[in-house]
Amino acid sequence: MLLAARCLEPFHPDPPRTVFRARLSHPGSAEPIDDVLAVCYAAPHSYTGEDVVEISTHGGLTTPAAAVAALVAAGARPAEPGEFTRRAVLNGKMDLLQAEATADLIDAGSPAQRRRALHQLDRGLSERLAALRTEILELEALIAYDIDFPEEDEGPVSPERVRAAWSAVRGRVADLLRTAPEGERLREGALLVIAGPPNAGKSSLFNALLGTERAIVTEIPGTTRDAIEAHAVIEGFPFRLVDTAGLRDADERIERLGIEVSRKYLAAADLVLFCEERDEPSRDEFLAQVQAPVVVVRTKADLTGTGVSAVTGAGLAELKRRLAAVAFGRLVALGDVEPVVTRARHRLALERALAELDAFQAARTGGVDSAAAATHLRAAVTALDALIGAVTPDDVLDRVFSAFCVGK
Ligand SMILES: Nc1nc2c(ncn2[C@@H]2O[C@H](COP(=O)(O)OP(=O)(O)OP(=O)(O)O)[C@@H](O)[C@H]2O)c(=O)[nH]1
Ligand SMILES: [Mg+2]
Repeated sequence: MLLAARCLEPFHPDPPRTVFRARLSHPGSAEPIDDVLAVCYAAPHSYTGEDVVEISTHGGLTTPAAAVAALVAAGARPAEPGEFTRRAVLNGKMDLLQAEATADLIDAGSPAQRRRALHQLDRGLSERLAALRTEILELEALIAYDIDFPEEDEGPVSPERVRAAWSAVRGRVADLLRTAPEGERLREGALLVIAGPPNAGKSSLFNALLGTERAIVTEIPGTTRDAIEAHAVIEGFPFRLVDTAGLRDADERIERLGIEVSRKYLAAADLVLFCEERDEPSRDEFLAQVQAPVVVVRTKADLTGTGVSAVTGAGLAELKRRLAAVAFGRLVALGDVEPVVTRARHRLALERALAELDAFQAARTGGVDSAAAATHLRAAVTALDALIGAVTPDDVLDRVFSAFCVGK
């Protein structure tokens, strides 16, 4: 506030959250720089929870830069990437999952990702994790009697009841964990590899799915030599489309290299679109080598009458729906209401919680005393706390915020 007051004339900290117009000048030379709009927020009612002054300058290149230079001359410093959001987390204005959602919302390249990020920003995932945490604490309370009276044959809480409570919370953690593959795909884009024999129409379909003539198409088999990757939004979901060199035993060195690249992409694919003009004898052999789900499509439908045509667009809409269903089917089924795990960080924490829950049950059935078994429940709670960001070491914060842009 004090710094801003050195540069703004007039300066109105009161009433807070009210826009005022001011002249921004250099504090040293008094040179006028811009007519700006400014708002003062008093702690804790601001994005970061601290006193904040927000200044809107005119756009362009030199004016904002000169405004920043004037504020730096007054004693300010430029923010680090994600510093505002990091402060918001440290001041308890939002949890770590909401901070991640803020970055996801800014980065969102598809409607599905934006909706998902907004849901997480609204604490969708945070609330689910808080509920799971409470369930585990209740489970801990159930066995507390055993800990206090270990000599009693059977406490007031039957082993069946403990088992049922354990099984319920374990199931819910596992359900959430199962959303991880598609949730992470939502942030990175599903890797869709287009494969098939030479000249099948792969590049044509790649272009049709992209909506631009990105890959070269010719009637000569072996046109595509190297894999081409491009981002596409299909049915509102993000994809990374890869067009590959037709798979065959090539004599020519360059083409052989291209086919090698294709195989590497195939190994990493989330799903494969196998294109064939007619019944392809090598198809089954190909399918047997691929781990990812495969969608088989007949190309050149305008000539044969069935399948998809890159020329007329016939069958394309249905193909898109199929691709979205295969890559993101679980998310489509869950809708936008159920929380989803969207980062490796989330997945690893939930895996840890699940492993501790299983270790708890193994200890119970293995005759380990209740106090020792309960330590696994503690560890499961700690894993969830780290995920929400209740107890977050600095290096985790560093990693989360390093991906932010400056100014958020
Ligand atoms: N009529 C018709 N021709 C098509 C269609 N799709 C592709 N073609 C033609 O088929 C030939 C091969 O198409 P590409 O898209 O280059 O096939 P490709 O599978 O990428 O071929 P390679 O890169 O050589 O492996 C070209 O002459 C295209 O014009 C289609 O839907 N209808
Ligand atoms: Mg091609």
